[in-house]
Amino acid sequence: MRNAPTILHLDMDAFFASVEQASKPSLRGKAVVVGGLGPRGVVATASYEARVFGVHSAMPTAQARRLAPHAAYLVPRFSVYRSISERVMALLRDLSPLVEPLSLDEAFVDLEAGGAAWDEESARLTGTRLRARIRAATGLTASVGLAASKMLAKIASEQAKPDGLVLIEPGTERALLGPMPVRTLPGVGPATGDHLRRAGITTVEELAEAGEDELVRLLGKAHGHALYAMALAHDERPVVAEREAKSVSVEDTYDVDIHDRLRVGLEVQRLADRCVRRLRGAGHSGRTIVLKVRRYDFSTLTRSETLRGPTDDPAVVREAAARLLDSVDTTGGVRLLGVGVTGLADYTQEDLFAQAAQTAAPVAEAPEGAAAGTEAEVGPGADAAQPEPEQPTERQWRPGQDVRHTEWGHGWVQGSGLGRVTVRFETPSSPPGRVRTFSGDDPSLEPAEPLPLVSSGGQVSSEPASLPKSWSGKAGGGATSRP
Ligand code: DCP
Ligand code: MG
Repeated sequence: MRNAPTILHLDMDAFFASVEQASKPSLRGKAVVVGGLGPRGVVATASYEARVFGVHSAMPTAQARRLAPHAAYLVPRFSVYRSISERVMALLRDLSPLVEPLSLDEAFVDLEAGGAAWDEESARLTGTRLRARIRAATGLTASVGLAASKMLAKIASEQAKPDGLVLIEPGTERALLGPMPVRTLPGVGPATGDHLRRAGITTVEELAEAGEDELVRLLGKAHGHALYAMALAHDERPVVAEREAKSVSVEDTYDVDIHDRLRVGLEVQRLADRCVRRLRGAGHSGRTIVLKVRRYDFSTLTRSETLRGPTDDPAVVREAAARLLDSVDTTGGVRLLGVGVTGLADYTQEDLFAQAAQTAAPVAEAPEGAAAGTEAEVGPGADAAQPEPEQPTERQWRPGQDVRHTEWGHGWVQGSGLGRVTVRFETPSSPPGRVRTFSGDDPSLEPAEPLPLVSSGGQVSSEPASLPKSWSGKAGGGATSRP
């Protein structure tokens, strides 16, 4: 392990919600929840003001509404998040060729590789400047962790949240990790956490004390060994810029075509489990689940779904594969089935996905690359109860959506129902705007493209969306939208 804190972990604060607050001045300082808004919708994220009420990612939106009834509930606008993400990642690449994105709002950077930092002082300075640059370029706040390893850098950025920077001095890692819960370590999800708790191990210190043999006995060779190293703060994982397009997949060809849909489903589940065993065996997790089906006539289809972050949870892979199978017609019979995972990482977010799986709706990012489907199908905004209108004339107004009125200009849908739509007219650079109500089919109102958060000169258009750490918490009196 290097002896300078030159691995940087960056994570944007309440990313989707902060973007919405920056776009919609009336929501700044208010409780904002972004996610699926139908009966089965799941929270993608909540502003820090909404978190005070216990709202968090992957929680069913219905539950969030009970906890924070006055919050603004908005659908995600992925295209905006993606373009901001690209700007942030570009700023990271200015620092080093070794940038490893983990999701839209999160990445590791090896500062030493780029010559941007070599010791504590230069690392801290680089981190501070980076935060300022991100703020200037996007109007948003980001938290930065600096440490001598990926694991500690990520723990540091978590501690820095929101809107802060934490540097872990080399040599202090073990003392810092010791009292932390085992769940702090990467790869320890609820299942492993429970397992360890039953063995009387709840803190990282207790993990280290248990010893490698005991952990291998409890968790198996690969996991036990890896966890013991993490408990000692040993983490040699390098920052990897572009992952080789690696994948893990398994497939079976059948002597006799399978016709029974139930049997096809069971085979897919079995393949998913086998695939995950291989994935875990290789010490990986992956973001994109791929299903391959060769039909009786040799026509071969692949379908894929990209999750928001990497997983190695068999239940998540099984569910994704089953969803993909739903979209394939197998009536003539099937001669080959395969399940694969691509977009490999050595890092998981299994907790998120375990929770998401329990609440039925997938927490998945919009598909990338070869992924099938559209945002509406897989994003947190997916909502079985709000199908696209059958008739193009029946326009649907979704809370948070951008609109333009011929007379009042740019605004966003605050709510709709009973043939009416309420719109708040404001832009990222305007003061909080007024609300007006229209008939849902008013011809002067049209869906519009999102506006940029920062004017092209790179000037922040107004106050930052995020809050000071000391924010005490009261209900946002802003927009409330119900389905
Ligand atoms: N996200 C999602 N579904 C989840 C978790 C997150 O769609 N189950 C989306 C919304 C988040 C973004 O990914 O804004 C980034 O995730 P983070 O875990 O970094 O959460 P936030 O950035 O929202 O908050 P924090 O300040 O804790 O990083
Ligand atoms: Mg974040």
